[in-house]
Amino acid sequence: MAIRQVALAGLSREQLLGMYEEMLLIRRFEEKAAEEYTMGKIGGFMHLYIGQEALGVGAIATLGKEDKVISHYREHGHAISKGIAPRQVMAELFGRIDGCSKGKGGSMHMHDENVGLLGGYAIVGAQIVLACGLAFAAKYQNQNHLIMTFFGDGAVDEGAFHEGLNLASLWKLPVVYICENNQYSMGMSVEKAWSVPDLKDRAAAYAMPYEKVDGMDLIAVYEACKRATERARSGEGPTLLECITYRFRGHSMADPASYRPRDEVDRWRASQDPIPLYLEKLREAKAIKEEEIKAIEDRVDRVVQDAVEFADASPEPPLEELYTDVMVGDANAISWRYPRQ
Ligand SMILES: Cc1ncc(C[n+]2csc(CCOP(=O)(O)OP(=O)(O)O)c2C)c(N)n1
Repeated sequence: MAIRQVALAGLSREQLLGMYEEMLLIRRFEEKAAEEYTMGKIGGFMHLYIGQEALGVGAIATLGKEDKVISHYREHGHAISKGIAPRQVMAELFGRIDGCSKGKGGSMHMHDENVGLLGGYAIVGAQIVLACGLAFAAKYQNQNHLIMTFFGDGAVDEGAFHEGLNLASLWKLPVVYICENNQYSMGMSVEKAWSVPDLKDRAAAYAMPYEKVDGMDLIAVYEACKRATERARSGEGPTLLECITYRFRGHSMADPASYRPRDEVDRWRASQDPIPLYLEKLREAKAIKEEEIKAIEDRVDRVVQDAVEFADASPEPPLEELYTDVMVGDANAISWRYPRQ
């Protein structure tokens, strides 16, 4: 097959293939994490991003290193896309000291300010107002970065959403708001939860530009995010993007997802999986060779295997770590309740 130097969305072939590799890496990484969870290597809650990969990858590809991402608890994909090494993400899931949050955050609290991933947040919608504060600081201090924040359809009904959008719009803050509308918040469908079925009406209430995007289409996500980041960079303020997507697994590892009709899940998996859809696009554009696909798969498998081996070999955090990175006025004040051993 003759390979064309196509430029989908103005991206080079190298960038296009890089995004394919990143989506596949996130998919395989999480499939492996699910296995390790089932074997008891990972504790606590774990929410998988499987099905939503085009979103994190397409959106974060529009950011520079200096830009910040702040996310929800379904953030393994965002962490990898923003540049945290898969080894460190896996070690964090394993609760080990070499994890990006020293093993103390786990699945829901990935963090590395060196790459600009300012956390996953378990409180639904909390990151929306934090993004607003970060964007205010960026503007006030004349820093040249923007903030991108991800949240689910469930977060739209939180007070934080309204407070955040109001201030960001009023002060024209450099934020990109990305609603990952996977159509369910835990077991609650958007139809049952949203009194206003169209999210654009809520954006209009805060005079905010809005776009609805096919969240399973990597290129569509990339292009919409490009427009939104350009607006933010040029001082025109925030944008709300609603990306329609679907999570292929339950809400968390503990959820059998019996509230969703089987045929609905099957339909999305069979016809809307963002990874084969994107690969098809690359093939149609003659942008990828068959041997490149195989090489990417092999590379991804090696990275995931390495991540597990690295996490397995990393020690658990020592007991003293319980007292570091914790916001307490006086560590001694709590030590009577939790005596050091
Ligand atoms: C303020 C708050 N209320 C309730 C919860 C419990 N809770 C955890 S996840 C979740 C559903 C959120 O759904 P959505 O925002 O659509 O994200 P998704 O899980 O679908 O990606 C709820 C209600 C919480 N963590 N925080």
